[in-house]
Amino acid sequence: MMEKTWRWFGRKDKITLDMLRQIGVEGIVTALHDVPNGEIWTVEKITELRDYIESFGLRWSVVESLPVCESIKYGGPDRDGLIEKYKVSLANLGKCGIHTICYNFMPVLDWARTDLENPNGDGTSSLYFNHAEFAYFDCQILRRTGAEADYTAETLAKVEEMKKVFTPKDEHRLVENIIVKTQGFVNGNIKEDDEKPVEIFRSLLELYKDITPEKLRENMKYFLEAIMPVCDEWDMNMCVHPDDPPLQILGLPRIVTCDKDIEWFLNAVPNEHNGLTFCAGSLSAGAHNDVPALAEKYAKRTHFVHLRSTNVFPNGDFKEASHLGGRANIIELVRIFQKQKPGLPMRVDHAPLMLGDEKMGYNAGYSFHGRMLALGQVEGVMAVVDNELGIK
Ligand code: DNO
Repeated sequence: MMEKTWRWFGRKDKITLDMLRQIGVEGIVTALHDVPNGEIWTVEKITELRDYIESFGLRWSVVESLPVCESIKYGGPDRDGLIEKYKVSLANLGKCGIHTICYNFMPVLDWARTDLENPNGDGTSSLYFNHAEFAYFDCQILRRTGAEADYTAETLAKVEEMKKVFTPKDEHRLVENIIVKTQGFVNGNIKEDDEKPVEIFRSLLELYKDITPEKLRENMKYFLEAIMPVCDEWDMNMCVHPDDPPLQILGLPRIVTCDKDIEWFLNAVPNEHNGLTFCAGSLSAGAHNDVPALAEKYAKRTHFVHLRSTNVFPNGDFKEASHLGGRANIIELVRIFQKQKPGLPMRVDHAPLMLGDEKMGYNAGYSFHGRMLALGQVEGVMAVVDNELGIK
């Protein structure tokens, strides 16, 4: 089977390792969340967390994420120093026996949703991306220069309607959802207690005003080439997470969104340690992506898999789907990965809030009951696929 892993946010996570071993989790996906971005992950700190995980009979399978600082992305004056530190952290992880590293190269915003509790009609709720609300945030709250040019007349008409009814509370909710609640816990740029998130966000966008997609690609290549010798020495599998959603947003360059993008960064640094986190959910949120076709094409360079799915609507909205539904086609994906690269670590992702999850204050997308149900569903799929393939 693929390795059943679970994203765990460290000792502060309300979902404990004891709970996880009881539901069949094998590997843990986590990070040193208390180390500020850009600082070295020491052998002591890594060993301490690894040993704690192992004391539950589990293993630390994947790092998600070893964050790449903004300055490495936009090519700031301190980037070489930061890359050196990144290399030390990588070598330290390798020395401690942890070899798979998920990271992203998304400028400013790690992932974006407008609604964290969109009702499903059966008492559960899921994450939702409302394109018009996102446009409202961009044009009315952020007031980004030239933002209107990025939206259709139809979307802008919806923004006009919203302007008539939106209260400060609605605006606050959008800010919270788009740049606060979805960011802090993934070591993003904005933390829950930041007082002026919109202003911080504006100054971050400013850093990218001259960064074209070509420039960002150049910077990604520079970063990857610099770290490959350490990856070769310690057998470190770097796997970039696709942009979520895989679309151009807020005037930022986004370079991991589609087949051509993936092909570009894999070929730019043709080393098997330069690989992909196949996030089926993120890729599925772009109507341009045929997710099973991408899996077929890139399985060999995939080191880690996020299994989730979305439904995309004609107006550009999308919503997280059941792990057995939506446009990602998880059944087919498991078949492809098991045939081409058996035993890859996979985790379920972004499951609904259900059966009291909503009262627990979990990180957005990371419910307990919802993810447990999803893991059960995916485990069933994996068992059937292994049976089909004659894997014992
Ligand atoms: C959100 C996650 C992302 C992901 C990072 C990887 O739920 O998929 O935050 O962990 O982008 O660097």
